[in-house]
Amino acid sequence: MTQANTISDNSDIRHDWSLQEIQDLLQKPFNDLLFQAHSLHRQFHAHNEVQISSLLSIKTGACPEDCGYCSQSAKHNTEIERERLLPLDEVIEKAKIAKSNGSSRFCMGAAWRNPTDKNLDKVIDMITAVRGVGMETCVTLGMLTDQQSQRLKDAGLDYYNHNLDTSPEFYGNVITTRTFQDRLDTLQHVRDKGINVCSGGILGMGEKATDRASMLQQLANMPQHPESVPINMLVQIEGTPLFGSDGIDSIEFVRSIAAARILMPQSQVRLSAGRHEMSDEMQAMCFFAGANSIFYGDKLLTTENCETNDDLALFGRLGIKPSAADQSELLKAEACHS
Ligand code: SAM
Ligand code: DTB
Ligand code: SF4
Repeated sequence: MTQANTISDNSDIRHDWSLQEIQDLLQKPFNDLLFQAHSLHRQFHAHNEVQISSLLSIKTGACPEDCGYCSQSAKHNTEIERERLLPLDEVIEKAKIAKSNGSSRFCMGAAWRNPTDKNLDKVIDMITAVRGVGMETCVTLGMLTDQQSQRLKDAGLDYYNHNLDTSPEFYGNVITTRTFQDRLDTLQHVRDKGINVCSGGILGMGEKATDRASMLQQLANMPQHPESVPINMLVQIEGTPLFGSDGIDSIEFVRSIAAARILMPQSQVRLSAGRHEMSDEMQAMCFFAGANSIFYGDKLLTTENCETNDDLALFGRLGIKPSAADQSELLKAEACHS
Protein backbone atom coordinates (compact mmCIF):
# COMPACT_ATOMS: atom_id res chain seq x y z
CA MET A 1 0.00 0.00 0.00
CA THR A 2 1.28 3.45 -0.86
CA GLN A 3 1.84 5.47 2.28
CA ALA A 4 1.36 9.16 2.81
CA ASN A 5 4.76 10.93 2.92
CA THR A 6 4.55 12.26 6.43
CA ILE A 7 1.70 11.76 8.81
CA SER A 8 1.43 15.30 10.06
CA ASP A 9 1.09 16.31 13.67
CA ASN A 10 -2.28 18.00 13.94
CA SER A 11 -0.93 21.57 13.77
CA ASP A 12 -2.56 22.15 10.36
CA ILE A 13 -6.02 21.28 11.65
CA ARG A 14 -8.08 24.36 12.44
CA HIS A 15 -11.67 24.90 13.52
CA ASP A 16 -11.78 28.70 13.50
CA TRP A 17 -11.97 29.72 9.85
CA SER A 18 -13.49 33.10 9.04
CA LEU A 19 -15.75 33.38 5.99
CA GLN A 20 -13.32 35.85 4.44
CA GLU A 21 -10.41 33.43 4.78
CA ILE A 22 -12.39 30.73 2.98
CA GLN A 23 -13.51 33.13 0.25
CA ASP A 24 -9.88 34.19 -0.21
CA LEU A 25 -8.86 30.55 -0.45
CA LEU A 26 -11.49 29.84 -3.10
CA GLN A 27 -10.29 32.83 -5.13
CA LYS A 28 -6.56 32.08 -5.04
CA PRO A 29 -4.81 31.59 -8.38
CA PHE A 30 -5.84 28.08 -9.43
CA ASN A 31 -2.31 26.64 -9.46
CA ASP A 32 -1.55 28.00 -5.99
CA LEU A 33 -4.81 26.60 -4.62
CA LEU A 34 -4.26 23.16 -6.13
CA PHE A 35 -0.62 23.06 -5.03
CA GLN A 36 -1.62 23.84 -1.44
CA ALA A 37 -4.46 21.31 -1.46
CA HIS A 38 -2.41 18.56 -3.07
CA SER A 39 0.53 19.13 -0.70
CA LEU A 40 -1.77 18.70 2.31
CA HIS A 41 -3.37 15.71 0.66
CA ARG A 42 0.03 13.98 0.38
CA GLN A 43 0.81 14.83 3.98
CA PHE A 44 -2.32 13.16 5.38
CA HIS A 45 -3.36 10.48 2.88
CA ALA A 46 -2.02 7.70 0.71
CA HIS A 47 -1.25 9.51 -2.55
CA ASN A 48 -2.82 7.26 -5.11
CA GLU A 49 -5.64 5.61 -3.23
CA VAL A 50 -9.35 6.29 -3.42
CA GLN A 51 -11.87 4.78 -1.02
CA ILE A 52 -14.87 3.29 -2.77
CA SER A 53 -18.37 3.14 -1.36
CA SER A 54 -21.50 1.61 -2.88
CA LEU A 55 -24.97 3.00 -2.45
CA LEU A 56 -28.30 1.25 -2.13
CA SER A 57 -31.70 2.84 -1.72
CA ILE A 58 -33.36 0.60 0.87
CA LYS A 59 -36.61 2.60 0.83
CA THR A 60 -37.42 4.73 -2.17
CA GLY A 61 -39.85 7.61 -2.76
CA ALA A 62 -42.89 9.14 -1.03
CA CYS A 63 -40.76 11.25 1.31
CA PRO A 64 -42.68 13.96 3.18
CA GLU A 65 -39.78 16.46 2.99
CA ASP A 66 -39.56 19.04 0.22
CA CYS A 67 -35.81 19.11 -0.59
CA GLY A 68 -35.79 20.98 -3.90
CA TYR A 69 -33.18 18.76 -5.55
CA CYS A 70 -34.68 15.40 -4.68
CA SER A 71 -36.46 12.90 -6.92
CA GLN A 72 -37.97 11.18 -3.87
CA SER A 73 -40.04 13.98 -2.36
CA ALA A 74 -43.79 13.29 -2.44
CA LYS A 75 -44.19 17.02 -3.03
CA HIS A 76 -42.53 16.92 -6.45
CA ASN A 77 -43.85 15.51 -9.65
CA THR A 78 -41.08 13.08 -10.60
CA GLU A 79 -41.20 9.64 -12.15
CA ILE A 80 -40.02 7.79 -9.05
CA GLU A 81 -42.22 4.87 -7.98
CA ARG A 82 -42.73 4.42 -4.25
CA GLU A 83 -41.09 1.25 -2.91
CA ARG A 84 -41.36 -0.44 0.49
CA LEU A 85 -38.37 -1.15 2.70
CA LEU A 86 -36.25 -3.77 0.91
CA PRO A 87 -36.18 -7.28 2.37
CA LEU A 88 -33.02 -8.24 4.29
CA ASP A 89 -31.92 -10.96 1.87
CA GLU A 90 -31.97 -8.51 -1.04
CA VAL A 91 -29.80 -6.08 0.91
CA ILE A 92 -27.30 -8.84 1.76
CA GLU A 93 -27.13 -9.93 -1.86
CA LYS A 94 -26.44 -6.35 -3.02
CA ALA A 95 -23.76 -5.91 -0.34
CA LYS A 96 -22.00 -9.12 -1.40
CA ILE A 97 -21.99 -7.96 -5.03
CA ALA A 98 -20.63 -4.55 -4.00
CA LYS A 99 -17.89 -6.20 -1.95
CA SER A 100 -16.90 -8.52 -4.77
CA ASN A 101 -16.67 -5.46 -7.03
CA GLY A 102 -14.16 -3.91 -4.62
CA SER A 103 -16.25 -1.55 -2.47
CA SER A 104 -15.17 -1.28 1.13
CA ARG A 105 -18.21 0.59 2.43
CA PHE A 106 -21.90 -0.06 1.88
CA CYS A 107 -24.19 2.98 2.26
CA MET A 108 -27.91 2.44 2.67
CA GLY A 109 -30.29 5.36 2.12
CA ALA A 110 -33.96 5.69 3.05
CA ALA A 111 -36.39 8.37 1.92
CA TRP A 112 -37.63 9.24 5.39
CA ARG A 113 -37.94 12.48 7.33
CA ASN A 114 -36.83 10.31 10.25
CA PRO A 115 -37.01 6.59 10.98
CA THR A 116 -39.67 5.19 13.31
CA ASP A 117 -38.35 2.88 16.02
CA LYS A 118 -39.86 -0.08 14.11
CA ASN A 119 -38.06 0.99 10.93
CA LEU A 120 -34.89 1.24 12.93
CA ASP A 121 -35.18 -2.38 14.10
CA LYS A 122 -35.12 -3.49 10.47
CA VAL A 123 -32.25 -1.19 9.52
CA ILE A 124 -30.28 -2.53 12.48
CA ASP A 125 -30.72 -6.06 11.11
CA MET A 126 -29.34 -4.79 7.80
CA ILE A 127 -26.34 -3.16 9.49
CA THR A 128 -25.54 -6.37 11.37
CA ALA A 129 -25.80 -8.43 8.19
CA VAL A 130 -23.68 -6.06 6.07
CA ARG A 131 -20.97 -6.00 8.74
CA GLY A 132 -21.16 -9.78 8.63
CA VAL A 133 -20.38 -9.62 4.92
CA GLY A 134 -17.19 -7.81 5.92
CA MET A 135 -17.96 -4.26 4.83
CA GLU A 136 -18.01 -0.92 6.60
CA THR A 137 -21.56 0.34 7.03
CA CYS A 138 -23.11 3.75 6.48
CA VAL A 139 -26.77 4.69 6.65
CA THR A 140 -28.68 7.86 5.83
CA LEU A 141 -32.17 7.80 7.29
CA GLY A 142 -32.98 11.47 7.93
CA MET A 143 -33.22 13.06 11.37
CA LEU A 144 -32.30 10.98 14.43
CA THR A 145 -32.98 11.32 18.12
CA ASP A 146 -30.30 10.85 20.72
CA GLN A 147 -31.71 7.44 21.63
CA GLN A 148 -31.89 6.26 18.01
CA SER A 149 -28.27 7.30 17.52
CA GLN A 150 -27.31 5.17 20.53
CA ARG A 151 -29.13 2.18 19.06
CA LEU A 152 -27.22 2.59 15.80
CA LYS A 153 -23.94 2.85 17.68
CA ASP A 154 -24.76 -0.30 19.64
CA ALA A 155 -25.50 -2.07 16.35
CA GLY A 156 -21.94 -1.31 15.22
CA LEU A 157 -22.78 1.32 12.59
CA ASP A 158 -19.56 2.82 11.22
CA TYR A 159 -20.83 6.06 9.55
CA TYR A 160 -24.00 8.15 9.53
CA ASN A 161 -24.57 10.37 6.49
CA HIS A 162 -26.52 13.55 7.01
CA ASN A 163 -25.61 16.46 4.75
CA LEU A 164 -25.81 20.15 5.54
CA ASP A 165 -26.59 20.43 1.81
CA THR A 166 -25.85 24.17 1.51
CA SER A 167 -25.10 27.34 3.47
CA PRO A 168 -27.43 28.45 6.29
CA GLU A 169 -28.14 31.56 4.18
CA PHE A 170 -29.22 29.68 1.02
CA TYR A 171 -30.89 26.81 2.88
CA GLY A 172 -34.43 28.28 2.76
CA ASN A 173 -34.26 28.36 -1.06
CA VAL A 174 -33.79 24.58 -1.05
CA ILE A 175 -35.75 23.07 1.87
CA THR A 176 -38.61 24.41 3.98
CA THR A 177 -39.77 21.33 5.91
CA ARG A 178 -36.82 21.12 8.29
CA THR A 179 -34.29 23.67 9.44
CA PHE A 180 -30.55 23.94 9.18
CA GLN A 181 -30.46 23.66 12.99
CA ASP A 182 -32.37 20.34 12.78
CA ARG A 183 -29.49 19.01 10.68
CA LEU A 184 -26.87 20.23 13.12
CA ASP A 185 -28.82 18.61 15.98
CA THR A 186 -28.85 15.21 14.25
CA LEU A 187 -25.14 15.47 13.52
CA GLN A 188 -24.52 16.31 17.18
CA HIS A 189 -26.40 13.19 18.36
CA VAL A 190 -24.40 11.04 15.97
CA ARG A 191 -21.10 12.62 17.06
CA ASP A 192 -21.98 12.32 20.76
CA LYS A 193 -22.46 8.57 20.37
CA GLY A 194 -19.09 8.09 18.68
CA ILE A 195 -20.38 7.16 15.21
CA ASN A 196 -18.24 8.51 12.37
CA VAL A 197 -19.87 11.53 10.75
CA CYS A 198 -20.39 11.76 6.99
CA SER A 199 -21.59 15.25 6.07
CA GLY A 200 -21.21 17.51 3.09
CA GLY A 201 -23.43 19.17 0.56
CA ILE A 202 -24.48 19.87 -2.99
CA LEU A 203 -22.98 22.42 -5.38
CA GLY A 204 -24.68 23.78 -8.49
CA MET A 205 -28.11 24.55 -7.01
CA GLY A 206 -27.93 28.24 -8.03
CA GLU A 207 -26.04 29.21 -4.87
CA LYS A 208 -23.43 31.97 -4.89
CA ALA A 209 -19.70 31.52 -4.26
CA THR A 210 -20.21 32.98 -0.77
CA ASP A 211 -22.73 30.21 -0.05
CA ARG A 212 -20.15 27.59 -0.97
CA ALA A 213 -17.66 29.28 1.34
CA SER A 214 -20.27 29.48 4.09
CA MET A 215 -21.22 25.79 3.80
CA LEU A 216 -17.54 24.81 3.97
CA GLN A 217 -17.10 27.08 6.98
CA GLN A 218 -19.92 25.28 8.79
CA LEU A 219 -18.24 21.92 8.19
CA ALA A 220 -14.70 23.09 8.89
CA ASN A 221 -15.56 24.85 12.15
CA MET A 222 -17.26 21.82 13.70
CA PRO A 223 -15.31 20.90 16.86
CA GLN A 224 -14.41 17.63 15.13
CA HIS A 225 -14.40 17.53 11.32
CA PRO A 226 -16.70 15.00 9.65
CA GLU A 227 -14.63 11.91 8.89
CA SER A 228 -16.23 11.84 5.46
CA VAL A 229 -17.27 14.89 3.41
CA PRO A 230 -19.37 14.12 0.34
CA ILE A 231 -19.37 16.92 -2.22
CA ASN A 232 -22.22 16.36 -4.66
CA MET A 233 -22.79 18.21 -7.91
CA LEU A 234 -26.53 18.64 -8.37
CA VAL A 235 -28.06 15.89 -10.48
CA GLN A 236 -30.84 17.83 -12.14
CA ILE A 237 -34.08 15.87 -12.02
CA GLU A 238 -37.13 16.81 -14.07
CA GLY A 239 -40.10 17.68 -11.90
CA THR A 240 -38.00 18.99 -8.99
CA PRO A 241 -37.97 22.72 -8.19
CA LEU A 242 -34.21 22.93 -8.81
CA PHE A 243 -34.44 21.45 -12.29
CA GLY A 244 -33.01 24.06 -14.64
CA SER A 245 -30.87 25.77 -11.94
CA ASP A 246 -27.68 27.46 -13.04
CA GLY A 247 -25.11 24.71 -12.68
CA ILE A 248 -21.60 25.25 -11.37
CA ASP A 249 -18.59 25.98 -13.55
CA SER A 250 -16.24 22.98 -13.53
CA ILE A 251 -13.22 25.04 -12.39
CA GLU A 252 -15.29 26.44 -9.50
CA PHE A 253 -16.23 22.88 -8.56
CA VAL A 254 -12.58 21.76 -8.49
CA ARG A 255 -11.74 24.83 -6.40
CA SER A 256 -14.39 23.80 -3.87
CA ILE A 257 -12.90 20.30 -3.61
CA ALA A 258 -9.46 21.83 -3.05
CA ALA A 259 -10.84 24.15 -0.37
CA ALA A 260 -12.55 21.21 1.38
CA ARG A 261 -9.22 19.35 1.41
CA ILE A 262 -7.36 22.35 2.87
CA LEU A 263 -10.01 23.07 5.49
CA MET A 264 -10.43 19.42 6.56
CA PRO A 265 -7.05 17.82 5.84
CA GLN A 266 -7.72 14.51 7.58
CA SER A 267 -11.21 13.86 6.21
CA GLN A 268 -12.12 11.71 3.28
CA VAL A 269 -13.46 14.08 0.64
CA ARG A 270 -15.91 12.21 -1.55
CA LEU A 271 -16.51 13.14 -5.15
CA SER A 272 -20.15 12.11 -4.91
CA ALA A 273 -23.23 12.56 -7.12
CA GLY A 274 -22.70 14.27 -10.46
CA ARG A 275 -19.60 12.35 -11.62
CA HIS A 276 -21.68 11.02 -14.47
CA GLU A 277 -21.77 14.54 -15.92
CA MET A 278 -18.04 15.14 -15.40
CA SER A 279 -15.29 14.52 -17.94
CA ASP A 280 -12.44 12.18 -17.01
CA GLU A 281 -10.19 15.24 -16.93
CA MET A 282 -12.44 17.04 -14.44
CA GLN A 283 -12.49 13.98 -12.18
CA ALA A 284 -8.69 13.70 -12.45
CA MET A 285 -8.41 17.35 -11.35
CA CYS A 286 -10.70 16.62 -8.39
CA PHE A 287 -8.49 13.70 -7.33
CA PHE A 288 -5.42 15.91 -7.60
CA ALA A 289 -7.21 18.59 -5.57
CA GLY A 290 -7.78 16.11 -2.74
CA ALA A 291 -10.88 14.04 -3.45
CA ASN A 292 -10.13 10.52 -2.21
CA SER A 293 -13.44 8.72 -2.17
CA ILE A 294 -16.21 7.98 -4.68
CA PHE A 295 -19.53 6.21 -5.01
CA TYR A 296 -18.94 3.20 -7.21
CA GLY A 297 -21.59 1.16 -8.97
CA ASP A 298 -23.99 1.83 -11.82
CA LYS A 299 -26.62 3.50 -9.63
CA LEU A 300 -26.66 6.18 -6.93
CA LEU A 301 -30.01 6.18 -5.10
CA THR A 302 -32.41 6.78 -7.97
CA THR A 303 -30.15 8.11 -10.72
CA GLU A 304 -27.35 6.76 -12.88
CA ASN A 305 -23.77 6.74 -11.70
CA CYS A 306 -20.69 6.23 -13.92
CA GLU A 307 -20.33 2.78 -15.46
CA THR A 308 -18.01 0.66 -13.31
CA ASN A 309 -15.90 -0.27 -16.35
CA ASP A 310 -15.36 3.42 -17.08
CA ASP A 311 -14.30 4.02 -13.48
CA LEU A 312 -11.86 1.11 -13.60
CA ALA A 313 -10.44 2.40 -16.88
CA LEU A 314 -10.03 5.88 -15.39
CA PHE A 315 -8.37 4.47 -12.26
CA GLY A 316 -5.99 2.54 -14.54
CA ARG A 317 -5.12 5.63 -16.58
CA LEU A 318 -4.48 7.62 -13.38
CA GLY A 319 -2.65 4.86 -11.49
CA ILE A 320 -5.22 5.00 -8.69
CA LYS A 321 -6.01 2.00 -6.50
CA PRO A 322 -9.04 1.40 -4.27
CA SER A 323 -8.04 1.75 -0.64
CA ALA A 324 -8.73 -1.07 1.79
CA ALA A 325 -11.20 -0.60 4.64
CA ASP A 326 -9.92 -0.61 8.20
CA GLN A 327 -9.97 -4.40 8.54
CA SER A 328 -9.59 -4.70 12.31
CA GLU A 329 -13.21 -3.90 13.25
CA LEU A 330 -14.56 -5.73 10.20
CA LEU A 331 -12.73 -8.93 11.01
CA LYS A 332 -14.29 -8.84 14.46
CA ALA A 333 -17.74 -8.47 12.86
CA GLU A 334 -17.05 -11.33 10.45
CA ALA A 335 -15.94 -13.55 13.32
CA CYS A 336 -19.14 -12.78 15.26
CA HIS A 337 -21.26 -13.60 12.24
CA SER A 338 -19.70 -16.96 11.40
N1 SAM B 1 -33.71 11.14 3.44
C1 SAM B 1 -32.44 11.23 4.00
C2 SAM B 1 -31.97 12.65 4.17
O1 SAM B 1 -32.28 13.50 3.35
O2 SAM B 1 -31.25 12.92 5.14
C3 SAM B 1 -31.38 10.43 3.29
C4 SAM B 1 -31.29 10.37 1.79
S1 SAM B 1 -30.88 11.88 0.92
C5 SAM B 1 -31.23 11.37 -0.72
C6 SAM B 1 -29.13 12.06 1.10
C7 SAM B 1 -28.44 13.22 0.40
O3 SAM B 1 -28.29 12.96 -0.99
C8 SAM B 1 -29.11 14.58 0.44
O4 SAM B 1 -28.95 15.23 1.67
C9 SAM B 1 -28.40 15.31 -0.67
O5 SAM B 1 -27.24 15.97 -0.20
C10 SAM B 1 -28.01 14.17 -1.64
N2 SAM B 1 -28.82 14.26 -2.88
C11 SAM B 1 -30.11 13.89 -3.02
N3 SAM B 1 -30.56 14.14 -4.26
C12 SAM B 1 -29.54 14.70 -4.94
C13 SAM B 1 -29.39 15.20 -6.25
N4 SAM B 1 -30.39 15.19 -7.12
N5 SAM B 1 -28.19 15.68 -6.62
C14 SAM B 1 -27.15 15.70 -5.74
N6 SAM B 1 -27.24 15.25 -4.47
C15 SAM B 1 -28.42 14.76 -4.06
C1 DTB C 1 -24.53 11.85 -0.58
O1 DTB C 1 -23.95 12.88 -0.18
N1 DTB C 1 -24.84 11.60 -1.85
C2 DTB C 1 -25.54 10.33 -1.98
C3 DTB C 1 -25.51 9.79 -0.53
N2 DTB C 1 -24.92 10.86 0.21
C4 DTB C 1 -26.70 9.24 0.09
C5 DTB C 1 -26.86 10.45 -2.62
C6 DTB C 1 -26.80 11.01 -4.02
C7 DTB C 1 -28.15 10.99 -4.62
C8 DTB C 1 -28.15 11.45 -6.04
C9 DTB C 1 -29.50 11.48 -6.63
C10 DTB C 1 -30.20 10.16 -6.69
O2 DTB C 1 -29.62 9.14 -7.15
O3 DTB C 1 -31.40 10.13 -6.37
FE1 SF4 D 1 -36.58 13.06 1.56
FE2 SF4 D 1 -33.94 12.86 1.86
FE3 SF4 D 1 -35.03 13.38 -0.56
FE4 SF4 D 1 -35.10 15.25 1.32
S1 SF4 D 1 -33.26 14.36 0.38
S2 SF4 D 1 -36.81 14.65 0.00
S3 SF4 D 1 -35.36 14.01 3.15
S4 SF4 D 1 -35.24 11.53 0.62
